[in-house]
This record gives sequence, C-alpha cells and structure tokens, in this order.
Amino acid sequence: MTYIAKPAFHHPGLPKNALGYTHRDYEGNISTLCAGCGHDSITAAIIEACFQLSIEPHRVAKISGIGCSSKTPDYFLGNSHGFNSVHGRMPSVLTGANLANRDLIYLGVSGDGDSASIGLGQFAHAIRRGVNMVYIVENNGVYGLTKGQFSATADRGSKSRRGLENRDASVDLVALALQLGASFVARSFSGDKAQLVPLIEAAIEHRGAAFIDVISPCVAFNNHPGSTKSFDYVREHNEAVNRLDVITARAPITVAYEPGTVEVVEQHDGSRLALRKLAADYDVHDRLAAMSFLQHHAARGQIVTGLLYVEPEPEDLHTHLNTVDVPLSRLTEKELCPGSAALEEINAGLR
Ligand SMILES: Cc1ncc(C[n+]2csc(CCOP(=O)(O)OP(=O)(O)O)c2C)c(N)n1
Ligand code: SF4
Ligand SMILES: [Mg+2]
Repeated sequence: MTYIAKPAFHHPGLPKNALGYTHRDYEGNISTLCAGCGHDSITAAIIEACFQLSIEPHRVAKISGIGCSSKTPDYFLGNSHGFNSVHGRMPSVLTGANLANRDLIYLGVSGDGDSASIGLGQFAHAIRRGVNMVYIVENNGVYGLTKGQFSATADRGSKSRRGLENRDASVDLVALALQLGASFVARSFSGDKAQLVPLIEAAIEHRGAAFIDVISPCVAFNNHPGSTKSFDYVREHNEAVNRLDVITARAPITVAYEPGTVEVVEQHDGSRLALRKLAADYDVHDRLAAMSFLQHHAARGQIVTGLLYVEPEPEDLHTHLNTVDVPLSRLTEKELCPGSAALEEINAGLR
C-alpha cells in the first residue's frame, strides 16, 4: 500500500456529475504499480464508471485479496469503505459484509492468482450463492507481485519471459462463472476503456453476482512474444461480441438508435442495457450457447470479450435466504429479541 495521497486541489473547470463531484472525488492514493501496468487502466475505468453513475462514495465497499491487483483499491474511491483481506479470501469477507449490510455497493477486486489458485473455492461459492457484487479479476496470467510465476489462468503452451513453456491446462474463470450460475458475466481488456467502462457501470447496476474478467497485461513479467496475455496478443485476438451503452433509470435517454441495430435489455431496477451486436448470432441470454461459443473460440486462440451473459431479473443471496429488507447491521434489540413469548412459541413448534 502507498500512503502518498494525491493533492486535493484541482482545476475549477473540471466537469461535475449529478452530485457535483469531479473525477478527483473518486480517486485514491497515488499508484505504486509499474508504469504501464494494465491494472492502473482498470483503476481509471472504475473511477470513470463511478463518476458517470454519480455514485456516492460512502455507499461503496471495496474488498480485495493480495497481489498487485488487490492493491489497486487503494488507488480509487479514497472516500469509500475498504478492506484489503488475505490472499484468496476476498469472496468470503465480501459475502459476510454483504450479509451484514445489504445497502452498500460491493466491489470485489482480485487477481488471477488470488481467484484461480488459492481462492478458487472462495470464488466458486460466492458466485454460486449469487452474492450481489461486482467481482473483477485483473487477469495477467502471472503472479505479478511475487515476480511472475505462471498462474492458473496461463494458457497451455504460452511462454514465460525466460522462455519456459506452461504445460498445464488453464482455468477459464468466465467459463466457471457461467457454469456456477453468475447472473452477469463479461470479459474485457484493460486496453479497451470504451468497452470496459460501460461493462463496470452495468455490473454495478446489476442486482446479483456480476463477474468481469479483465485481461490486464503485466508489463514487468508477461508482455513478451509467446505470452497470450500481452498487449499485442490480446489486441490481435480480441473478438468482441457486442458493445454496450448503459442507460440508468436516473439519466434520460440521450442516444438515438436506428431500429434493429440494438437490443435493449430492461433490468428490474429500471436501468437499460443497450447492446450493439457485433456478432450477429450471439445471444446474451443463452447460458449454454455462451459456454460453447467461448470454448469454440478459445480453441482457435481467440479471446471473446463483451457482455457474455445477463439475467434481467436476477436473484441474490438475500432472496435465497429470505432475509429482511433492512440491513442486519441496523436491526435494533427490539427486532433481534422479540421476547420470551415468541421464544416459547418457536420452542413449542420444535417439540
Ligand atoms: C497465503 C499466501 N500465500 C502466498 C502468498 C504470496 N503471494 C502474494 S501475491 C501472490 C500472487 C498474486 O497473483 P495475482 O493474484 O494474480 O495478482 P497480481 O500480482 O498478478 O496482480 C502470492 C502467491 C501470500 N501473500 N499469502
Ligand atoms: S509486477 Fe506486473 S502486475 Fe505488478 S505492478 Fe508491475 S506490471 Fe503490474
Ligand atoms: Mg496475476
């Protein structure tokens, strides 16, 4: 973590959002990552998405594990709640926080080592439980922080900086998220801000388990020929299936579309996702087709990006558990201790 705070002053002419905040109000401390690291671009995309959505910073909880990627919450939303947890344990900490206070927006930030190796079980259970969150993996195919060992998402046959070949099969977190029942699944690239920002906005608006795998090149250890997570490789093999515009319930529709050029997905909170299709045959509501589409393209070395699957009416963990609408953290003694008569009735029902 860095403690180099950014100076608070800014140009008086900076654009403001609906809350009167500038981008500066969504920034954090100065990044200590390597110059050019893909993770810094994801930080910038998160700042832009929160600015665009006019989110009140105190309504966000950012939770991460350990790694260069997991350090990044220090570099955005400096006025939000934050918890830098233990390696691979972000999902369970986030699940617990979400259960205690359902009113916050949960932003889980993790790495491919953090989520696909030590934290794979944690990743699986948070997704299958439908925790209402935005789960971002900053995927560079290596353990950046510990000097570039292959991670579990490194593709078979890809090469390390020193020429060593990875012989193991790779874990595809997008395929897993689809299989585990995530209600919003996307893949993007840190070098494509125009694609990434609306995906993050849509994931924040989504009321269920939203997963975004962002290929994020590590310029220090995995940006060479032979790597399949380098800037050049991803640019050459990127197959975007759609482009997204997010129209929130709060903002008026300002974009005019030709009929038939977009599919508008209505979400239950009133927001709309306008999808401009790039692959004509791609259906974002067909989980099985998405899985097979991904596998077919991966076999040809292509990286499919965009919004890959979405459920417009998702259910989350609180629905599954039938919890009360009020955050548990705000329940008073009166609600928590309904008295001995109520206890007697429960006991009688168990006899
Ligand atoms: C329990 C535990 N085991 C191992 C480590 C050492 N360690 C720190 S970060 C890391 C991997 C980080 O990789 P990733 O999540 O991909 O993040 P990146 O640095 O690539 O962004 C490891 C193995 C640790 N901190 N804690
Ligand atoms: S080691 Fe890699 S992942 Fe870590 S800050 Fe440097 S470029 Fe980024
Ligand atoms: Mg990594």
